[in-house]
This record gives sequence, structure tokens and C-alpha cells, in this order.
Amino acid sequence: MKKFLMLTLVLMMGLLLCGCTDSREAADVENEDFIVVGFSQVGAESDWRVANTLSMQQALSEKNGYKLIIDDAQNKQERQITAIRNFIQQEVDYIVLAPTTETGWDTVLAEAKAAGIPVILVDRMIKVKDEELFTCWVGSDFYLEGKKAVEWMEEYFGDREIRILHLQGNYGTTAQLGRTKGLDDGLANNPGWTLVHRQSGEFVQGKGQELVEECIAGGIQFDVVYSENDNMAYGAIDALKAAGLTPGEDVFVVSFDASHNALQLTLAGEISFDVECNPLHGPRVEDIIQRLEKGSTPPKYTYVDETAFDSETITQEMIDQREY
Ligand code: GYE
Repeated sequence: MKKFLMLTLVLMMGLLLCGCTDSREAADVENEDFIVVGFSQVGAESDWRVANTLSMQQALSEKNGYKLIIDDAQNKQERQITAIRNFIQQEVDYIVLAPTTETGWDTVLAEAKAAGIPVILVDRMIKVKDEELFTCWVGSDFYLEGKKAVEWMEEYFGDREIRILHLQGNYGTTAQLGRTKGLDDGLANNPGWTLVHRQSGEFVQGKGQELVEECIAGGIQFDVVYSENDNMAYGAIDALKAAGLTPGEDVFVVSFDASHNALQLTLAGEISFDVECNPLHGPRVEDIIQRLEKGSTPPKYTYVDETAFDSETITQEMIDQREY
């Protein structure tokens, strides 16, 4: 009898709890007044990523009529796939995906499509068999970014022979592929350029630092660090200084993102050239959603206009005017 009572109690509590969670979730997601957006974010690996998340939070705020559910995938595609499935279950109005990598999205995006939920891609691109699996994409031209860095190197070094240490981003991401292709073209066109080492520092500061430390310890000599993002450049600069080398004199650092701290380092001459990669996609996504709400079709691909910063011409005023 006692046992039976206990069991009934446990069951009742369970039902109550389930009921609570269900109705709370339903209230959240079905709230007529809000547009509910599920955002699957890569992680928080870099200053760029943090600025990107903030931009999404600011644009898709409750004040602006949105309920934003953010899932941080900690750089794991499996987590993103789970997050998307959860968003589908929650019946969100839109899914925004900042993909970790380009491949492996066909199945889960087909599920979103079957559920009738538009998928907006930001930042990196994806490769899917059917382009109808996503509504549109907004982000940067990463190959053009690489080309800008290479053009600067061609101009700055002229016919000088240079040895390049290449810190790559996470393999298979559009940012890595485009920036690497830019450098590969540069290497093919400039016989005086030698690639002394190339490895992924996964877009994070600590790994960038370790890689440069290892190269120095291994006796690899280089004149340029081509770092595929600012955070790895910060690590590279720390490693150079620790080894008694002066960035901007002994070794030239070329970087990508142009985040606030990196531009200060550019002004200080420690980064020689920094190519902008604009993370402020929040208002762009908001604009896309508003167009879709009104029944219009946004362009399938939108490339963001970007610039680049040279340590010889950058000013504090230029940095202060920037939004991130
Ligand atoms: O450059 C890097 C980040 O995909 C543009 O990812 C993004 C890159 C960015 O972690 O800092």
C-alpha cells in the first residue's frame, strides 16, 4: 500500500512537472506577439564571434518584437544538429544557423524544410545538394579577404624574398577555405614567397600562441605570420615577444577580422595589416526576417562590404568610429 502511494505520488509529481515545462515552453514559443527565432551559434572562440552574438541579441530583442533562443554549439556540428532539431520541436518561426562547417547539413535542413521553418544562414556557407534547403545567406567574401591581404603583402614586400608562417582557422570552414585560397594564389604568383609551415590554430588565441612557440622552438624561421583571425594573431604576437622578436620589425603579422583590440594593435604597429570581417549580422538578419514576414523574397546571397587597415595609415579616430 505504502509502495503504491509512493508510486502514485511520484507519477503525479512527474505529470505536474512535465505539464509545467510543456506549457511554459508552449507559452514561450506560441506567444503571438513575438517572432520566435532559434539561433544556432558556432561558439565563443573569438572576439569576432562574441561581437556577432551580441549583434544578434541586440537586433532580435524583445523590444524589437522577437524572442531569441540562442544555442552555443561549442564548435561542434553534432550540437548544432541537435539544436536545430530542438528548434523544430519548439515550432520556432525562423531558424538562423551560423554553421561550424560547410558539409553535413542535408538531413537536418530537410527536416526544417518539412516543418515549414525558413532557415537563414549567417557568416560561413554550407554545401547542400538542394539549395532550397535554406532561404538565404548573409556573410563575407572570405576569398576576397584573402586576396586583400595578399595584395598588401605584394605591395609591401615587393620583390623581397619572404618566409611565411600560416596559421589557419578550423579546417573546412568557409573562412578558412577562402583565406587559405587567397594565400595559395599569392604563393603561386610570387616566386620569392616560401611557405615554411601551415597548421590550424582553430581560430583561438592559445592555439595560435602554441603553434608559433613550437615553430620558434623548432628553429623554423619566418618573416610573416599570416593569421586567419585576430585571436590567433594575439597569440602569435605574445609568442614572438616572448622569444625576443619585435612584431612589425622582425616579423610582420597579417590578420583578419579587424576587431577592436586588433585595430589597437594595428595602430601600435604590432599587426601590420588587418582585413575587416564584419560580424554585425544582427540587423541584416532582422531585415531579412521583416522582408519574409511581408511576403517578399530576400536575395539568396548577400555579401557584406568590407575594408582593411594598414598600420601605416590607421588612426585612433578611425578605430573610435567603429561599432565593434
Ligand atoms: O574570422 C573568426 C571566427 O567565420 C568569419 O570565425 C568567421 C570566423 C572569424 O571564429 O574569428
